[in-house]
Amino acid sequence: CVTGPATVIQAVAAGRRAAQAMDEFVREGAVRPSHEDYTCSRGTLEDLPRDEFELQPRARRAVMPALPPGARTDSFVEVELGLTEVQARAEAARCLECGCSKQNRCALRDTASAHHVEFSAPLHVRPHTPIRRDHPFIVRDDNKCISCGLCVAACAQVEGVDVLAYQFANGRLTVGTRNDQPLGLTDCVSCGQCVRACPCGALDYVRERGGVFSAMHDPEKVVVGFVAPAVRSVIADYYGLTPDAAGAYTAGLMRAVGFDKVFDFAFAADLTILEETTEFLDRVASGERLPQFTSCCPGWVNLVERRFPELIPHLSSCKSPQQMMGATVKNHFAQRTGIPLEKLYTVSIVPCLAKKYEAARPEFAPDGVRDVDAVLTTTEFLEMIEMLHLRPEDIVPAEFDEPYARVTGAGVLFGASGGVAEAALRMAVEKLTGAPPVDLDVHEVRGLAGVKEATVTAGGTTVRVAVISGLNNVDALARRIRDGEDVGYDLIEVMACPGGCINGAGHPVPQDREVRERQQVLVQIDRAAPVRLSQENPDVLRLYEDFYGAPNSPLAHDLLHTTYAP
Ligand code: HC1
Ligand code: SF4
Repeated sequence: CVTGPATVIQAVAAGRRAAQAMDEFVREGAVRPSHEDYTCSRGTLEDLPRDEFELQPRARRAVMPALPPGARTDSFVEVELGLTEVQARAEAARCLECGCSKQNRCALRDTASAHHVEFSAPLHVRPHTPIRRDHPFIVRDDNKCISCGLCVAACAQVEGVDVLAYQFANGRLTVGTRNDQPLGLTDCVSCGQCVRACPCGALDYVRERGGVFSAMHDPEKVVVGFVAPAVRSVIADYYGLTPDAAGAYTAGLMRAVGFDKVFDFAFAADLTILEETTEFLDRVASGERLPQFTSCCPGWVNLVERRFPELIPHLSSCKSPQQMMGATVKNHFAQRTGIPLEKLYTVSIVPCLAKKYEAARPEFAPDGVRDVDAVLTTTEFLEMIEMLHLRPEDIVPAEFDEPYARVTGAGVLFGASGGVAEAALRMAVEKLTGAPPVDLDVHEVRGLAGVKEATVTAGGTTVRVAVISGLNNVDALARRIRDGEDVGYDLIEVMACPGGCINGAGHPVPQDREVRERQQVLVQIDRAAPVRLSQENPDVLRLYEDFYGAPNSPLAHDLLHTTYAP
């Protein structure tokens, strides 16, 4: 079965079941119908003392510098920004009183309002069950679960991982893991699509904003932020920008939030292409370990390790761009600037929840020093902007910093399904023929289809490429390769999220149309880019000259490649 973004939309449409669940709640007496808009048991926002609420923005700014250095928390308002309890309560009253991340974008609240329903005591009617923190960063709160099944559908039908299932416990239907193991011990690949599908915050993820704010307010720390290729497509949509303005505006936002240095890790995507295409052409020459799978999507790497360990030799040994960027900053940048490692704090801004998992892997923390100290989703980054009350007129578009300021169109394309393959083909053709392709666009691998393919012949060599997004679409192919069948491909790009990172679970939830627009933003940035070939990125070439030597050199292998654990 081939799934794509349409399946996600269909799954979301199945949220009508949430409305049915709401009707059941009404019958149970858990909620009572009202002809007014939804209110929580603490009353409406209007019931709160006005001056307490009005104080909040100023209070936020005032308390930030008082945060103790090194303070970390994943809780929302109180500890993170040092708000008083009264202010925190005022904040919580804006939503379902859950204090969850959905806040004013809560589908459950919208459904409740549409049905003229008012919770009388939403969190106290049913026996309280403890919040489950049995995964490194996914948190499950059954008390909020409305048994809509969207998470189960996302895990089974979009990702094919299928570790979630309905359970009947304590007299009510809820969601658990299929074998009742802790989520972190199942085959969960940490893609986060279940969290994205959840309409009411019963599934949520650990925020790392608190640690980032703390580092920013520690005068000893140099906080370096780097942003993933796909994020600019959401920023463009969110702020109504043209594609050509999205990069500079993103850099301006990062500076306004408080990063000391801002980099674009489309730069590291270019670096990945030099490493990965060199590795690929070596395999083509030797005929070994083909087809080569891309390894930049951590959800896909997790799936290989858990379900298809026999395919590990087929994975590229390249770290993902996120980890290449972190390793380059913690080694080359630290050396060049003389900043001691204990003072250098690196933060990535990404569309993806699995990137949190990836950054925390012990193999990416040599001598206990993480290459990437904290990972913010696009949503978390937007939340930080909101918390700081940064208005569009406060933002001054900016350049990304040296020495990694320049990125290519090929690197930006990474953010949509097919982008890694397209960038790699642009370099492979040049290496095989001595000249880059006349037409750089590889239209066959673009778009949101779950499975795409292209064949390119250059210098007497034919390269057959498959591009797959949505892990459910890779299952059959992976089984065939595992069983020794020649599937006819040399290079296979796999991205866990349907359509690629533009549709990652760490972005605000898009409509189908928005996913297409995000893809077009990246295509237009590539089309207008002064440099469209990763192998021509002048800053990447200088980095090799000054530091790494050459693609796949011993130092590059040490810092930019990895191994996988079956
Ligand atoms: Fe992606 Fe990648 S493209 S995996 O989708 O290779 O998350 O944007 O950051 O690392 O560059 C995500 C995006 C991202 C990596 C790059
Ligand atoms: Fe399934 Fe992905 Fe959720 Fe894990 S994170 S339970 S793999 S949907």
